Order: sequence, then C-alpha cells, then structure tokens
Amino acid sequence: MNYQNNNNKRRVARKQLISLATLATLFVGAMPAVFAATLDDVKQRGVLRCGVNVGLVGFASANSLGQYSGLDVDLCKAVASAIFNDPEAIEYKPVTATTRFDALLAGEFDMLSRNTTWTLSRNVAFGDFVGVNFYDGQGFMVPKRSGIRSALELDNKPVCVSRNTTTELNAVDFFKVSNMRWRPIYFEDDAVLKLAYDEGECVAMTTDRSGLAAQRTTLKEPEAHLVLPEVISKEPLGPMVPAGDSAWSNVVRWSLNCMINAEEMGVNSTNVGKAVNSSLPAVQRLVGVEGNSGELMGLPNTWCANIIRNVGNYGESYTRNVGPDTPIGLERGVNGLWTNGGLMYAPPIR
Ligand SMILES: N[C@@H](CCC(=O)N[C@@H](CS)C(=O)NCC(=O)O)C(=O)O
Repeated sequence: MNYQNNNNKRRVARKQLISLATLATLFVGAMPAVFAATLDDVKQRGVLRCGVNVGLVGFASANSLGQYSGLDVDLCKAVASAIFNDPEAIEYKPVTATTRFDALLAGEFDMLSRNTTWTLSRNVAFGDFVGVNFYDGQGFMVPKRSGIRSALELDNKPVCVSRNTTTELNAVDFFKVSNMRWRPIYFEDDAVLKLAYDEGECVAMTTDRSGLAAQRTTLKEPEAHLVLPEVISKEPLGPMVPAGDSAWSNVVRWSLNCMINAEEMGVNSTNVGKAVNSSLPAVQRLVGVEGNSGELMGLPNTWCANIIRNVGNYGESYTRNVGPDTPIGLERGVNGLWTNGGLMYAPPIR
C-alpha cells in the first residue's frame, strides 16, 4: 500500500515535472515571437543599428569623414528611411566575417547587411535571412603575370582565403571534385589577406566574385590582376535579422522589395514626387497614396516613397555603387530585373 502510494506520488510528481518542463519549453520557445519587438526598440532609440563590412568598396565602406556608402549600406539607409524618413538615422557597426554572427546573436545590431551568403545552417543557427540583394558566386583572382588563366591550374598552389566564410568551404569541394590539392593560406583579417596577396604570398585569392572585383580596385596595380572565368558556387548575399521577430523581418524584407518593385515600375528618386499622381494602381500602392501597407507594418504609409526618395530604387543603388560606371564595374547580369531576364523579382506590395 505504502509502496503503491509512493509510486503514485512519484508518478504525479513526475507528471508535474514534465508539464512544468513542457510549459517552460513552450514559454522559452515562444519568447522571441512574443517579446522581441525590434521595431519598437528601434523607434524608441531613434536610430537603426546596422552591422556592415569593415570595408568592402561598393558594398560598405566609410570615407575619411566616416560616412558609409555602398549597396549593403543602402539597405540600412532604406530601412532607416522606412521608419524615420531619415537615411542618416543609423549607427553603423562594422563586423568581420568572423565576428558577424556572434554580434547578431548578441543583439549588437538590428540587422546585418554585409555580403553574407544565405545558407541553411546559418539560417538555423544565427538568424533569419529576409531576401537577396546581390546574387553572386565564388571565383579566383590571380596576377596576370602568373600566366594562370583557369582555376583548374591551381593544383597545390597557395591560395589566400578568409576564415569563417562559405568561401573556405566551397574551395574544399571545388578542389576535391577537380582532383586538385587545396593549399589554403587562411586569414582572419581581410586587409591583411589583401596585403599578403598583393605582396605575392599567394598565387591566387578566392572569395565572392563581387568581392574580388571590389578588392581588385584597392590593389597596388588593379590592372595587373585577373578574375578567372570559373564560378564555383552560389552566393546569394542578403540581409539577416535576429530570429523569430516577424514584424521586424517584414520591415527589412519589404524595404528591399520596395526598391526592387520601384525599379520594375520605373519609379526612381527623381520622379517619385510625380508618382503620387500616377493613374497606375500598383504605383499608387507603392508610394502609399492607395492601400495601407505602412500601417500594416507599423510604419508611415509613405514608407516606400521615402525609401525611393532618400535612397533610390534598386537599379539606382546598383548603378551608383557597383555598376559598370564605377571602379568595381559589375554588369547587372543575374542581378537584373526578372523582366530583363535577371533574378531580381519582388513580391507585390498589396
Ligand atoms: N559571402 C561569403 C564571404 C563573405 C566575406 O566575408 N568575404 C570576405 C572577402 S570579400 C570579406 O568580406 N572580408 C572582410 C572581412 O572579413 O572583414 C560569406 O558570407 O561567408
């Protein structure tokens, strides 16, 4: 009897423990969705904190006055415009390839906009990806005088590569499937890597092809270097936000979508003032004279018009920062609009 009683008590106690544990799990599991209110925090703070590259010309770099510009920076400016109608209401937080994810997890910034490749494991472990602002692929750069004209000539040649990147992982795959010996020289700091490459310590350097084009402009003699034709991976680069805050991820996601849709509709920083008089319903919704897209996201209804006026549409940002007329000189290619055969396709604002 006693034994029976004790057993029953134990069973009840165990049940209670289990339900407490279940409750705790549910509670903790639901926490980000319930408690994370990044948009409110940003509004209250009055500035957006944006994680960016420590210096990658065309994507994110600061001038001598500490003013940041670049394609990734424009996304920070777009979000600040959507919330505050002020592209300068931003505190930039420079992060390296190695520090970016820990900084995101630690809540050091509200969004990461830093040539970061969307992969499954990063998505699961570090935060939410909300779109792609540059479709890229990994390549190799060599000094022209090396005579190397294909990545398949890099067997057992020292290659400079950044740590904690998709770059180092893809290279392992590429050398394996090409039956070549992979001889990496790893760097944590990209400035040091570039210097080492420029000094001839490696026969090649490898990273995203946009990164190579950007880095090339800062070498002693840019013309003396060549980006090899092989593209060895997919590198969809895009902004990340802390996991589990869908109200916030929507703000960042739709800020990018606003820029892409604006380009598709021919609305730019110059004509956005006139777009409010457009007879086209989609344009009216884009600039907020129709519909309540802003209200739905906790933003002014002119959120997208403000982005376009302050930052421009995606095409303007591309042309200004990395396009053929900049030193980086990247053709639109796959980053063209879908209507031109590219991959830039934004869901509709409605
Ligand atoms: N897209 C790749 C590579 C990104 C990356 O960090 N690339 C290097 C070379 S362009 C870089 O930006 N280094 C600068 C730094 O780490 O400060 C990734 O997400 O892992």
